[in-house]
Amino acid sequence: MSLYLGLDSSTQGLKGIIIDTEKQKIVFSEAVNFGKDLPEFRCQEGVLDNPNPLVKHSDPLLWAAALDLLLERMNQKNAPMDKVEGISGSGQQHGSVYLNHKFEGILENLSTNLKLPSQLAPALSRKTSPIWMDSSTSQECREISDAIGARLQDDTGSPAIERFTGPQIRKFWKETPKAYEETAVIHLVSSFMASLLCGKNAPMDFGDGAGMNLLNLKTLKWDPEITEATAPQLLSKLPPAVSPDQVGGHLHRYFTRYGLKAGIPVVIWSGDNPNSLIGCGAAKPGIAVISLGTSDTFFAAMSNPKVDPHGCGHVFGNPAGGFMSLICFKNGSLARERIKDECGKDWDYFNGKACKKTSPGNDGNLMLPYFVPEITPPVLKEGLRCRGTREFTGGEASAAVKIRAVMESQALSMRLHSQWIGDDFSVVRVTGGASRSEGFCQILADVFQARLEKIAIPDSAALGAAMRAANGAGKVDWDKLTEAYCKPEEKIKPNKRLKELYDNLLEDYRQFESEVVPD
Ligand code: XUL
Repeated sequence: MSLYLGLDSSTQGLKGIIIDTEKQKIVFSEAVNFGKDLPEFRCQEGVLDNPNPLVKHSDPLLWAAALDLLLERMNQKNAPMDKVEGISGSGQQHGSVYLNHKFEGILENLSTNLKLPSQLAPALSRKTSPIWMDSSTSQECREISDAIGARLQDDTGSPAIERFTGPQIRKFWKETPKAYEETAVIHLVSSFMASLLCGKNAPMDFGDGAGMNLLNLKTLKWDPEITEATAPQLLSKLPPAVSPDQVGGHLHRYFTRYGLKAGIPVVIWSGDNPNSLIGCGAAKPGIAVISLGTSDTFFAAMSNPKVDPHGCGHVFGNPAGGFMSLICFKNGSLARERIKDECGKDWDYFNGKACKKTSPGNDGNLMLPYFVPEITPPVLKEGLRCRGTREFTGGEASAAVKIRAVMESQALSMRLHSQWIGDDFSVVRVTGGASRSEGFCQILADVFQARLEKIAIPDSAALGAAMRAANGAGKVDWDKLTEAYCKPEEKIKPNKRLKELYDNLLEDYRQFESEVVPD
């Protein structure tokens, strides 16, 4: 039997999937929800309360507790833990964990009599972890940009971005220099989780490392000038950046308490979007993916790094080789849910009836639904802006019109902000919770004028991680894995007659957005 475990430590929970590469099946899956299952960490929706809406931190011990809980549940439910031959994982991107010199010793000597959080607590040099939702580092972004200039975007794939780890590290150093000095190693969520499994500091995937504003995509190494301009001696606090197909270590004996075999290979973890690229079967250029999760993301494999002239898009590494483009929209599901609630409707209405009661183009009614500070386009002051008919802008529009407006505007924003990639995607794969929305999927197909394909597994990041474990530890071929796990189960054709309507609406949307968010 060839069983591989993929874990996905996302913003709101931890998921696990075991695949059997001989039977070509998913044999087990389980999930832990941070808010529901571990309320003692006070991270409802994965985030600690903070009076400043720009600050978004989480508790790294919560992620460790979730690992204990998930593996315990899997074992109790008789998942074939003892047959697992390799593990890999996926972590929410950009989030960082700050550890002191005790970390490595604690990991090496993890005791099976205690759970992970109490053993790890003394190793934290910073109690909380800034995550990708944080937008509090505009000042640090300016400072890093001033020090490095245009080379920052050309070489790291992104201009200085608030949620990226480099500006976050700089803020930590400026605010608490002593705690920074006591920090021996700074991990991403991905390499932190991999370190727990390995019982030692695990290296970092350079593809996920590209989300830090610190890695030079031309050398695939930390850039010494940029790291030093970010914070003193930062280079010495970063784990090595390596290729994601490498085995980063072997499973620590601690995890035998959950039925796993000590010593099985742990393949380097990567970010959730790179893992999703694999799990959606889009590792080769030509297919774009729209992932509709807490944030919405648009991404695609690219052979050579190419940067977004508007500075909203990013370049990360593709775990199957080469690079990937990525654009992140923070007000994804969150905005859809807010509009649904404001309209007093349920998801059935939102996903189905609302579109049937309205028509494509929606009389030109458009919406910029920034309920939290937005990433693409960058908007620090939240707020809902509407444009269109008097009833709509005056807030008296029917629920169906508002619902179509949020979905059409989000789809147009994705089309507008993905134009820099330059590829004409005729196939778009859609994943994540909202991919179940019939109405939204048809709107996406029509706005992009592309065939939309849904893949069977909504947990594409966990699946991608399991596939990466099979490839890295078991040498199972990518094509074989993609063929077995990523077949689209449903195809939605675009309505070709709507091409002109959406081409025109895109221009209206571009105009509206540029009035609200000047360049
Ligand atoms: C990508 C990004 C988000 C996180 C959330 O740049 O910030 O998609 O990875 O999971």
